[in-house]
Amino acid sequence: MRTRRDFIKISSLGLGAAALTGGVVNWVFGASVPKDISSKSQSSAYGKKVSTYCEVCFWKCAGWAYVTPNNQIQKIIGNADDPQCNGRLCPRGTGGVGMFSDPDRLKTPLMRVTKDGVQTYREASWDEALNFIAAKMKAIAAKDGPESMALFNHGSSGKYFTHLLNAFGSNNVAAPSFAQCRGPRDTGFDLTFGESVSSPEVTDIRDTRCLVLIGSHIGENMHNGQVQEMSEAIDKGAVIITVDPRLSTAASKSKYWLPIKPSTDLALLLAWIHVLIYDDLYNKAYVAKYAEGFDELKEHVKNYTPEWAYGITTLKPELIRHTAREMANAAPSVIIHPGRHTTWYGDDVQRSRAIAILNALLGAWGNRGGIFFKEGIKIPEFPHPEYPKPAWSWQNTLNGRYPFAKEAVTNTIVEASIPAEGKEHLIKGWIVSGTNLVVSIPLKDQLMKAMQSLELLVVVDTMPMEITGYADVVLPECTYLERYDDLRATAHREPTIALRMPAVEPMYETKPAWWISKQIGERLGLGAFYNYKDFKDVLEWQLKQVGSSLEEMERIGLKKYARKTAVYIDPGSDFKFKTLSGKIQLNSKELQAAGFDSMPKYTPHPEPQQGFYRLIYGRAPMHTFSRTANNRNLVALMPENCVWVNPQVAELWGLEKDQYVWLKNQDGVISNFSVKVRITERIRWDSVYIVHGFGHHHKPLTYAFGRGVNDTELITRVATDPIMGGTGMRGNFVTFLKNEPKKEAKS
Ligand SMILES: Nc1nc2c(c(=O)[nH]1)N[C@H]1C(S)=C(S)[C@@H](COP(=O)(O)OP(=O)(O)OC[C@H]3O[C@@H](n4cnc5c(=O)[nH]c(N)nc54)[C@H](O)[C@@H]3O)O[C@H]1N2
Ligand SMILES: Nc1nc2c(c(=O)[nH]1)N[C@H]1C(S)=C(S)[C@@H](COP(=O)(O)OP(=O)(O)OC[C@H]3O[C@@H](n4cnc5c(=O)[nH]c(N)nc54)[C@H](O)[C@@H]3O)O[C@H]1N2
Ligand code: SF4
Ligand SMILES: [Mo]
Repeated sequence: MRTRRDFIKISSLGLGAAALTGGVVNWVFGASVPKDISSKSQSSAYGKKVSTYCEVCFWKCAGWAYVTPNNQIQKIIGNADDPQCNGRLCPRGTGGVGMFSDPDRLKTPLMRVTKDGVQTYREASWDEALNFIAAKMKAIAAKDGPESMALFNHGSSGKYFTHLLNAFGSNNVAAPSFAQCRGPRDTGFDLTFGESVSSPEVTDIRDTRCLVLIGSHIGENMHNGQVQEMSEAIDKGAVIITVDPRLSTAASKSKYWLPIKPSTDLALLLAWIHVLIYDDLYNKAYVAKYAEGFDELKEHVKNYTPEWAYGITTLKPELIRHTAREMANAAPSVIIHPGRHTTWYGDDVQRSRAIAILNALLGAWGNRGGIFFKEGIKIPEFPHPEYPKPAWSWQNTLNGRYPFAKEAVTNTIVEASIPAEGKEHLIKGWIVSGTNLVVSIPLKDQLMKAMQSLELLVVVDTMPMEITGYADVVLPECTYLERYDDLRATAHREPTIALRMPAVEPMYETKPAWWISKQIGERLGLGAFYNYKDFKDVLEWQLKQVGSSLEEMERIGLKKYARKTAVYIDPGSDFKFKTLSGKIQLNSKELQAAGFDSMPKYTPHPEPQQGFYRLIYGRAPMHTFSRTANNRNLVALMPENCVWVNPQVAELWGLEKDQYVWLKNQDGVISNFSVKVRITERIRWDSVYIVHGFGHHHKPLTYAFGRGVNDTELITRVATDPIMGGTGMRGNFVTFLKNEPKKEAKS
């Protein structure tokens, strides 16, 4: 059937073969960079070193790009002064130059046209593409109000388009990093302590004596500073306790691996709380001074004994008691890690609350080796007129649901874009920048319906990712190595700022997002919001306000500032938490007032039917989501994902090592491609595991196409957290198909 917006393969334009104008490192991952390069790092072979911070993930390590006299980027190394990386980039950051040198990059603006009845893209000039977008946005605003435009974003480019939308009169701005990622944790910690743990997390792993990881798979989750701190803590003798149905890298470095039955973590957490309270192991002075609701909590967990939890989690009661004692022995230098990607089973805020409560009982918040207080430099906003006040906003798309959503929920913005009789707050146009929504958010049918209904869909990306195939206009951003961007102003142990500047000129017709935003803004008559010629003017002005200059930052890359506030609670002070009462909420009055459980309760989740296994997913150290799947440096390290299968299960199914299978989920959805079997004791028999970000079906991604399977397509059942709208994605089950299923070939 002809749809309003056919999915178009950008390859049909034959753009894939354009020659490279920049350099490609012949890059083989060894220690961190090839020897012949690292050994002559400051030698005269290099024209210059240019300050940047990494965009391969959102840890944003500061680094130096080395550029040869003939403008080839030779390598990127970490900035030694940066506490986020200590001079060492992870494999992805080192391989980041592959993002710049990728021959499949988007090269010119593209516009959707119908030719002989078939939809296709044609190359367009920037002027034409930008004029088209501005005219459409004006038409939408004239008819339905500026609020009918929404933005989906992730990464550096998001800020410029948020500014554009805010100036235009909309604050419908959403990112998958909330409702598909850290939303539950932030909400759970906020409800308990009055604030969350930020990014980079304010966990004092370096100085901890006991680190408890609930699923959090540091090591595969390659957030740089955290990985380094964890290895430092291990060297200093810290006890690591990892709760994971899979022997993750972290679990393999742990004193205790608790191979929990997936989806039952809340039972374990409640049992730990029970042991700390009833075995008198909690930090009494801390709780008495800083927390409220203890008596209610004590009563609440009375029956949540380790024996009770055993039947649910499959973890032995002695092990639960023993690990609780380990935590108490280390307290307050102990961290029950809050995790990051926490949208698992739909009761994720409650699980995060239980984690927060454990930290509170142990006195971890505000103590060395626990959770510290961050401090950062506030970069003043470049002066602009006040934003207009939108007549309605993303909160209206919640329709009374998810009362504790502090950020926009991607899925309610998607839902608000599907026309329906009497719908009050309808969204008509999207800008999507730096997020491959097709792979990042679940509920594909809803997403497709929304995208088919839009009057305007603009995608800003560097690569021909799946999402670009649905756009009316595709705008090619240059990569992080070819542009100035906002200053990185991290709040952490030490306040720092870092500069990203272009190592080389943008290749092809690509442009930075700040420029794209400004161009659209000016065409919309919003020039007053862009009162500068070049982004350098903004940076120069901002740096002056914080006692630096562009000249200085280009030279040093990263600047540290002295702290003005305490890192930990001063025991003599009258410290107040940022909750309404100033006290830690063991029993949340806010949740109670909103009709939710004020303390976490265990509720069972759906189990797989016969012959099906729980689909769990995670990260690999050499890839970031779907964004690196085509990066040749990283594809060389890990070309595809594989499915981890327990040997018992493999035997039952007669699966051989490295055999390719298709996965079929509980709703009959079959993976687009097949995936290699990895038979390993490192996973429980009731689950299978794959790394997210593979199984690309867009042919222009010549390296990524058809490699492995995509977890997102198998996630058709979502358990939405009623408290903040997070989409729990781990309630899906798959079985194996050993022969290629007959189905229509997809593009
Ligand atoms: N099934 C499943 N879904 C998940 C997850 C999962 O593990 N499994 N993880 C969740 C989590 S934790 C998160 S945070 C989200 C992440 O979700 P996303 O941020 O959407 O992640 P990516 O899939 O990497 O998409 C990034 C997009 O940005 C583009 N890009 C890269 N660099 C630039 C740039 O400089 N400028 C512009 N304009 N674009 C750029 C890439 O080409 C790619 O299209 O996904 C969530 N969704
Ligand atoms: N290399 C790399 N590093 C990354 C990223 C990346 O793309 N690549 N992305 C970054 C981002 S945005 C995020 S949010 C983080 C995500 O990383 P984390 O927050 O560390 O991890 P999760 O995705 O929540 O959890 C994955 C782990 O949970 C386990 N697991 C699955 N089900 C259960 C369960 O029911 N109970 C328990 N206890 N464990 C379970 C899996 O086996 C796996 O080891 O990683 C960050 N770091
Ligand atoms: S952790 Fe790795 S990918 Fe992420 S910003 Fe740092 S170097 Fe880049
Ligand atoms: Mo994330």
